Amino acid sequence: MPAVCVALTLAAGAGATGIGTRASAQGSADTTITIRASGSTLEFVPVRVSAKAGTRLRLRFVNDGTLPHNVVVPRTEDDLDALALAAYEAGETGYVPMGQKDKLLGWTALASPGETVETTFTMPAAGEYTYVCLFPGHSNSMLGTLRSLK
Ligand SMILES: [Cu+2]
Repeated sequence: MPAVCVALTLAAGAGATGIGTRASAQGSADTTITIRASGSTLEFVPVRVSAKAGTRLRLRFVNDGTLPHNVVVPRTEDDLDALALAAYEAGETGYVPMGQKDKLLGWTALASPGETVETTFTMPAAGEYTYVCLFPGHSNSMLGTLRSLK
């Protein structure tokens, strides 16, 4: 059953809104930004990125670390705690709570050590957004700021 759920998730992620795909998949984007994790640290590097509002951003995550991670971009930071809680029950979908995907700008598949994953989405209205790893226990420290520029 888990394998079926993952397949459905990837298929659903190929739609126009939030794309959660392996790096081999193509999605049109104006900008690609690469973030990484390394060692066993619960940190994204860099911790601040920016792109212009209204443009298509491909957010690529290279997992150079020793732990699995994902990258999830909530539409609003207000939902972060609820999403992090729901992620504990979302192992079958790479710790992305698909029941709340309407609250997400984008999300990646779960990246095992050595893997690269990405998500492509349209940058929202100018302001500051958060990208977070929702692997259980990571969301308190594994955060970054996505700035949407006018
Ligand atoms: Cu993580």
